[in-house]
Amino acid sequence: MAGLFITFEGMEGAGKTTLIQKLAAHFSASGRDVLITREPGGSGLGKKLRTIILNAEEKISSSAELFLFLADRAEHIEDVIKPALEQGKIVLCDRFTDSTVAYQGYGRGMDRALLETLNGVAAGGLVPDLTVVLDLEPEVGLSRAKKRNAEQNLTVEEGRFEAEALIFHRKIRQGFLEMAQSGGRFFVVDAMQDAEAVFEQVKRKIENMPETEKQR
Ligand code: T5A
Repeated sequence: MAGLFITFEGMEGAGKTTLIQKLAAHFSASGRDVLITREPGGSGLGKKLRTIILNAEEKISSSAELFLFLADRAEHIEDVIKPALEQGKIVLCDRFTDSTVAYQGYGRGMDRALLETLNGVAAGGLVPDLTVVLDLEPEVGLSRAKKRNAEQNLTVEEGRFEAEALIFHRKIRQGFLEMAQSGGRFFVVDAMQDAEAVFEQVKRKIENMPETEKQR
């Protein structure tokens, strides 16, 4: 069976993890082989890189941060995503190349054309079949994430980007929406809706994707 590569993008606390879990349960129940993965941290090397990247106490330059994300991606593609797609799995990936353009490009102000080029190298030219952008007010996402972190006693390692000023998060949101205007693989969903409504909308979108897009 052909693999399907779906990425999930959006602000902190937009509900990506929640949505991915619901989709995985649904498609597994209907007999598809599903892999849940994420960036940063989807491979063995990536897990180590994740603790370095997200550690808010470790000050790193924007360029160093970028190359850590790209190293994470290159390993993730080779070690996890490509093999899963070759096995015909549905790969549900929490963040991918568009996060680099949104956070390092729109957020940190790095050159976006350069980021696209570097993304192409790190991803080995692999482009998602579908990219779901969960859109919501940054204030709402940040307060959801903060509440979740408190409930789950998450450590400061989770905090580098959540600690950024609101203006940073507004730029990120604008970045995702501008990228999505190109249409194509992008599907923007109002993430202010309840989690069930978001799930139903995305599930329908995936089920209605043309068979040709499901072939790899
Ligand atoms: N980054 C990443 C870059 O800068 N460049 C890159 O190239 C890449 C790949 C990763 C950080 O790295 C940056 C971006 C990020 O800042 P992370 O720890 O992986 O950080 O965290 P995020 O991807 O930001 O995801 P979060 O875990 O913060 O949020 P989610 O997964 O979007 O949200 P989720 O599902 O955990 O939900 C948050 C809370 O809200 C509730 C949930 O129950 C949970 O408590 N919730 C809802 N509540 C109301 N209505 C809904 N519809 C809800 N959906 C979920």
